[in-house]
Formats: sequence, C-alpha cells, structure tokens
Amino acid sequence: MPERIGTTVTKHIVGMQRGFPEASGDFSALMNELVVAGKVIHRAVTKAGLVDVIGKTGETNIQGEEVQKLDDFANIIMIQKMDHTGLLCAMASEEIDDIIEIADKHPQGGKYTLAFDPLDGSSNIEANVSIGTIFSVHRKISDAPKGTLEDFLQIGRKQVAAGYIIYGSSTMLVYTAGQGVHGFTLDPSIGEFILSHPNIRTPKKGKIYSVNEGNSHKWDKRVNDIINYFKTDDEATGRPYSSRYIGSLVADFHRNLLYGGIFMYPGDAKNPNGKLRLLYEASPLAYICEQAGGGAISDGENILDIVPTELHQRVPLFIGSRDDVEICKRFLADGK
Ligand code: P6P
Repeated sequence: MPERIGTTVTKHIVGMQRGFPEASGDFSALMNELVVAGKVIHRAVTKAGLVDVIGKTGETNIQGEEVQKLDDFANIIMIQKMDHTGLLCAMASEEIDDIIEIADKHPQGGKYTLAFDPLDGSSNIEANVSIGTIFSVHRKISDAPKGTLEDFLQIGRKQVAAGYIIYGSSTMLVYTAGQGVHGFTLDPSIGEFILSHPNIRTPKKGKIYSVNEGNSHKWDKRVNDIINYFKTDDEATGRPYSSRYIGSLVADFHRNLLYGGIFMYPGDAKNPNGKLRLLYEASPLAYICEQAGGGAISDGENILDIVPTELHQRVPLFIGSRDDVEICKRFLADGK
C-alpha cells in the first residue's frame, strides 16, 4: 500500500483561501511562488559545502555586513521568482538599499508588497548553523501606478501574511495569514512541504532566554535587570531560565516558538535601536508570534503598532512567550 502523503502547503493555502469567498486567488498564487523560491534556496544551502557558493563576494550591503555568496544567491532567487508574477507592486530586500520596482517588461498592477531578508544569519553559513529566509506581505495602499515607499511603511498589524523558511536539520516553512500559525517540513524525496506543525501555539511561559550577553556592558540598567531576573534562582517562578543563543535569528526564534521562551536584542549605548530590522525581521516574526499566542515589543511598544519611518530601520526586540514578554515590558517601563 503506498504511503499516504500528508497535506502539502499548496493544498493548505488553497484550503485557507476557501475561507475567503471574495479571494481572487492572488494571495494563494503569491504564497505558492514563495514556496518555490524557498525550495530553490534550500537546494543551494544544502549543497553550499559542495559547490562554490560558500564564501564572500567582497561586497558589503546596507547593513555594512560582508555579503556572503549564498546571501547574494538567495536575494536573486527571491527577486527572480517573484518579479514576473504580476502579484506584487514592489519588493524590499535587506540586501538592497531602495525598494525594488517591478520592471515594465513584467505584468504590472500587483496588489501586494513583499519585504524579505533573503538569508538571515548568513554569517553562520560556513559553520553549518541553521539560517533562514524571512518574509512579510502587505496590501498596496498608495494610488501610484507602481509600489512606493508608502506601501512598505505600514504598521505590522496590517500584514496580510508573514513567514520564514528555516534551513536546518530539516527545512521548514512556518507562516501565518492571520488564521493561526502553521509549519510545513520539506520532504526532499518528493520536493513538497508537508504539514507537520498545524496551529502552532507558543507556551504562555518559557524556560529559555536568548540574548547576546557580550553586549551587557552597553545595556542600560533596565535591560540588565531583565536579564538578571531570568538568571535568578527562584523555584516558585521556574527560574533560572536556561540560556540558549545561536546568533541566527530564525533559529533562535523557531526554537523559542516551539519550546517557549524569550528572545531579546535590546538597544544599547552604541546602537540605541539594537541591530534587527523592523520591516523584514521584527515585524513578520512579531505577527507570527502573536498569532501563536505570544507577544513582541520594542522598548515597551508593541512591535506591530510601530509606524515605520524608514525601509531599513532597526528596533529593539523582545519576543516570545506572552508572560515573559510582559515581564520585559514591566522592567522596560521602570525609570523611563
Ligand atoms: P549578534 C545575524 O547576523 C543576525 O542578523 C541575526 O540573525 C541574529 O539574531 C543577530 O544578527 C546576532 O547578532 O550581535 O548577537 O552576533
């Protein structure tokens, strides 16, 4: 008897669409194109050690980071897979300073914007640490014929969808379209993402804290108080928490989403807004986390309510289990 294949992500997306009779199918088509881009990046990432895509291109991106060849490749794949679909009015990438217009040779009039980090955590590539693609989808709101910066500078709460693909011991797609969070594991033998984690709910309270403590000398008292709280021995509140920090946002976030816990990238004396980007890192992960029952704040304000002012703006990020985020919020409110 042949084995039963589970629910593919394509079938799941079409099923979700059935809940919206007025849906044109454009969003489903957009998600399915993203799935294909993820499969192509998966193939490159899993072969990186074998073919010449490891190593640096010698260029630097807007983040001032050396661009790894796989970064470049992933960025090109995302753009090439999405730019001719007629579904997008414009794109924004961590790797590119300005918004990416849809060339005149491609179908115009797309209803959505796509902002993405093509390969986050790329500094870990050569150490074979899990890395990921993060994406965020909004509706076009400007009257301009093509997408404009205004279409990207929308609050995270207005996202149509958000997700990530994590390239690790297995490759997984995790996404939300506002109807819960669903995880799909790639079965390389058939090249399909199969539903493996339906309706992900993150534990209300965790046992893990994730932060780069090498920055503690630059943190203000409130942040040091937060970290010390999670490190304090107090059996009644399940403390101390375990410290887990990979230094790859998607990997740290994904572990905490499933196990519970708090990931923090605070602002500090040198970088008051921290390191992580709002539009294609903090905001999509915050949407996913809230949909899974968790929460996400910057320096006290809910990430999803921040009105963006720049394409690549950074924000402090405290994200994870709801009770743990509330603890951060209380400490951050002290002495403000
Ligand atoms: P740090 C990777 O470069 C990244 O952008 C995120 O994936 C990760 O969470 C963060 O930076 C790690 O930064 O300063 O702790 O090395």
